[in-house]
Amino acid sequence: MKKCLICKNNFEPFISFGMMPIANGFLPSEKFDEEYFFELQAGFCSSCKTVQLVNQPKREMMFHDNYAFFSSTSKGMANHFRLLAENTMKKYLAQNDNNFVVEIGCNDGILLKHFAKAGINHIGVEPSLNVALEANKNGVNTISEFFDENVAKKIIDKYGNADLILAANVMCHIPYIHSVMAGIKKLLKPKGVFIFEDPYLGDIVEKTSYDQIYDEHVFYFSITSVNNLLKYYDLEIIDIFHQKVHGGSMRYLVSHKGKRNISDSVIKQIRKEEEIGLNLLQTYDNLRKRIEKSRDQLIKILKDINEKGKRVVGYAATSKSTTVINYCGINKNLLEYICDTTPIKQGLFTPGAHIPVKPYSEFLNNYPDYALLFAWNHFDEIWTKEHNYNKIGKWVLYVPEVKII
Ligand code: DWN
Ligand code: SAH
Repeated sequence: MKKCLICKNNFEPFISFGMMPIANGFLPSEKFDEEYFFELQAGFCSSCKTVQLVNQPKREMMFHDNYAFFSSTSKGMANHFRLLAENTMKKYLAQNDNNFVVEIGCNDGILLKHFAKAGINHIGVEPSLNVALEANKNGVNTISEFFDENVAKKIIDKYGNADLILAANVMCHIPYIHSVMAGIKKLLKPKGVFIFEDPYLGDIVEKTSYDQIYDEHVFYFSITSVNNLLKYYDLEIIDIFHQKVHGGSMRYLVSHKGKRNISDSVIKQIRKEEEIGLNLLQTYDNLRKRIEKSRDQLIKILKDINEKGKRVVGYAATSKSTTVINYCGINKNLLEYICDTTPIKQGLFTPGAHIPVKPYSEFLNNYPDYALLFAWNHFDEIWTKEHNYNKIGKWVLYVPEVKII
């Protein structure tokens, strides 16, 4: 029995992935003995309909001055956030110099740099110092702290209230969500808009994308569960926009209650969530069965390739890959190495299974027979980039189903 982080009612896990390391905890061989593990389990709260982790490591173990994920490693995401900046500037900021924009979890400034370039007053709250410093290089002002109610108060005292609060792929990372929401409630101007997006539960269920489940992702939101959270703060969803990024995400536009019109699409999607069973425990029992099947199929394919004496390497050492590798039992015999474009991951080993992470050039200079695509969410970008490899090699995919193409 665990207490729901949103409504405090009891809930049970529907799946355990076993003992898991820190998803972005890439490490040198000297540190293998000290590696930290916790039991990765997800559960569904039948009261407020929120899917969430049961246990989560301390935040400082995940977000620190050597955080391995830099948002700008994907061109597709850079484009996605440029469009978001352009649209919101036009739609939600007044044509004067008094605007103030706050971003929670700005990482390397991939989104906020567009506001900075336009000369708009802004601040990014980013606890992982190394990525926050990268944001500074991109012209973005940052505070390197974990956003919560206290940080919100400090921002109000120093800069005033915000016209626009942004949060991409970060609300789902924060277990002390009530403190964060209390901060947002205070920080947002009466007519202000809070825009956030996160991987969407409907997509995770539909695509069996269980690799979205790892330490950093404590919540797997639906419109219904977000609505239940916002009710505590007299905030409401005024519009939603489904996004293709990160395997299917939902963008939520939120305002103080009664301040703006609510789009029909919100009501429609809430009904759709009921129809597809997102509010039923049975859905998650079924999801667990599909996850187990996916695991068995993936390991079988890798073993078959191995028996034929063919080479297979991993493509992109994503956070998500940590769940897949450790849950499926993928080891160095089955996967030669993983190539990745992020310099600070290269030369290290993957969390848990300790598979070497090598520079992208390793892949380019000696194509394998098969590449296991851990960054399946960037499929279009990678497929286009790898047109030469596509003529010779094959891809192993596991979302939405295990297959070779
Ligand atoms: O929620 C989160 C999302 C936004 O980003 C964070 N908790 C952590 C992170 O998740 P991820 O690591 O699964 O993100 P990506 O964007 O799926 O993967 C990024 C990794 O993939 C980087 O290490 C770079 C690598 N990559 C690559 O090697 N070649 C990415 C692309 C597009 C490539 O072509
Ligand atoms: N917004 C970026 C980064 C997402 S990764 C994008 O969409 O690509 C999640 C980020 O949230 C990390 O950079 C992490 O350091 C940050 N983070 C985690 N907890 C936070 C908190 N309480 N307040 C602000 N940022 C936080």
